[in-house]
Amino acid sequence: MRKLSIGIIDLVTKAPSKAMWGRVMAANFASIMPQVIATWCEEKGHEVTLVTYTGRENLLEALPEKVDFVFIGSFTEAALLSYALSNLFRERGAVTAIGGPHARCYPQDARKYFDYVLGFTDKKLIHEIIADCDQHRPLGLRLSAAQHPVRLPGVSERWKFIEQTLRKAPFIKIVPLIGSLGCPYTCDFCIDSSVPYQPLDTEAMKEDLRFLLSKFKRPRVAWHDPNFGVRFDRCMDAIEESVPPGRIDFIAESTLSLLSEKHVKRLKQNGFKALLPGIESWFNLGKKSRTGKQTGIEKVGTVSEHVNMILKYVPYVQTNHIIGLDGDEGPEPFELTKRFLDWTPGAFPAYSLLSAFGQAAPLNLKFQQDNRVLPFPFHVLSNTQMNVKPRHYSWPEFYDRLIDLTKHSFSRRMILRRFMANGETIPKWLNVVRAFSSEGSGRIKHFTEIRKRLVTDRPFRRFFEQETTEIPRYFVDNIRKDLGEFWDWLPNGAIRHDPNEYLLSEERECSSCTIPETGAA
Ligand code: B12
Ligand code: SF4
Repeated sequence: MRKLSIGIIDLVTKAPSKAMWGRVMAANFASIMPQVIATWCEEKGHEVTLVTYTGRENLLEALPEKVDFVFIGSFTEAALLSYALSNLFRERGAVTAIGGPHARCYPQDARKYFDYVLGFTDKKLIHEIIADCDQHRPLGLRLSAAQHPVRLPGVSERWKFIEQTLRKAPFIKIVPLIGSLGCPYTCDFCIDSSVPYQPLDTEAMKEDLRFLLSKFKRPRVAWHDPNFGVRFDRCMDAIEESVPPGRIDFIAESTLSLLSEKHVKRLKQNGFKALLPGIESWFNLGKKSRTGKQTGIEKVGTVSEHVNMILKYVPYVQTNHIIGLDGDEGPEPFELTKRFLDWTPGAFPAYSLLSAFGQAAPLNLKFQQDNRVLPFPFHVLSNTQMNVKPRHYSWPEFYDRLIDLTKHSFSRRMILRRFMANGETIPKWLNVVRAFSSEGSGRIKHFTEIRKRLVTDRPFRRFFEQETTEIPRYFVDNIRKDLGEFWDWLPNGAIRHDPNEYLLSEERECSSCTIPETGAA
């Protein structure tokens, strides 16, 4: 096989940026898969350059001038940047492939701009496509392995790529690890609701942890498992067998149902410093939060007690809430969240507005059938832009309640209470910084601007009301400003997408029953 020059770009951010938060933290949000793919490509003797794009790098200088194949890992919010980059590198003669959340959620759209669009990705698939390394245009090949890989290269194999990424994190350095893929739960809004739970080998986990101890005095590890600790004892045993107590600080996303007091005590003993449980809703998903059939204020009480218990052992707790689910109606869901914060001042609330990311979740099909998904440009689709028309709120009412809740959450009083409730220095100050940054003050400003435009900007409101699909000037101007030099590389029409593509592709598949998920679609 010809030796290829392969570039791999991990888009940790969606546009060039000089922001201080990004400078300090962005590299810590790097994904594991780009490092994995880099390792698999090197195994085949290719020359690999991996760039974790934090918004500051000059991508043209960072990759070799003559690059044969470019992989881009992208979230949907970075999709437009990825499309521009693909265009740019194709122009220079490269073949391009996209993988990661955007490719899994919007494969039909991504095919227009990439030669390969990858879903589940394993070593065999990567080796096949770099052997093929051919242009597939105008529509790229949509390929997927049958399932997630059963084994990933360990930290020692990925070390070269981890190390170069961590060099970009000046103070706090966090190494991403993963102990399982998929999830046994079935929350219908989630990308993993239909992906079978698949634990990875604990021997490999132990090796990774031991390796890190040989590299850092006190490593910090973020578990990227969608739901950490499903096989709780197995994970804890592995940590206890490889890490002397307190030598590694861990961060993990886990469900409340796994966080009993007994488990939390063990997590504390094993160095878990931050937990991010999902609460999601006061009216649904009781199984996930161990609140059974409880709803409303009753659930708030139970969850608050539970989170306060966790805070006795673990200094940093971020509670994840979804705003705008169909079960929510009137002022109650918002008021209940405020009550929860009052009763649980030590927790940092992270709000995600309900976003139906293409074909991520079964629930999205229902939203598309009901024609409730709006074609917001990908660039604004993260957790701060709801792209589903709320079932029980008008847009102005929704934003009024959202602004009120956000103001309450990041009011000086609440920031002070949170500060006083946290025992340790880093969590105390991290909460203050987050409250004054884009997550707190930044969001209040953004939501207030949207609310204002809903009454002052007629074309903007018509878009929200689905009277037009014309992207409002406000978004176009902001995206152009954000993308800077990359705007000129954005392919024609890339700013628009069909929000019902998932439904259409399901219907097509049903009528012909011949379009395979694996192979050329
Ligand atoms: C861990 C995690 C994080 C971590 C780590 C992020 C990271 N850079 O990887 C943190 C907390 C930092 C994070 C932040 C955010 N996240 Co997040 N996160 C997750 C989570 C829980 C697990 C993802 C994971 O690592 N899985 C394990 C890997 C191995 O599996 P996988 O992602 O499915 O990858 C497979 C394929 O996609 C492919 N693949 C993956 N990457 C690549 C790359 C290439 C080049 C190729 C070829 C293939 C490939 O191979 C894998 C094996 O089959 C998912 C939810 C979930 N349940 O999956 C959300 C999720 C990915 N996050 C999401 C979002 C929206 C965000 C934020 C934008 C939220 C925000 N505004 O803060 C930020 C963006 C951060 C950024 N740009 O880096 C969405 C993405 C939706 C979308 N289409 O964009 C998800 C799906 C949750 C959701 N809302 O449904 N997240
Ligand atoms: S528990 Fe978390 S990862 Fe699992 S399906 Fe529900 S939201 Fe997704």
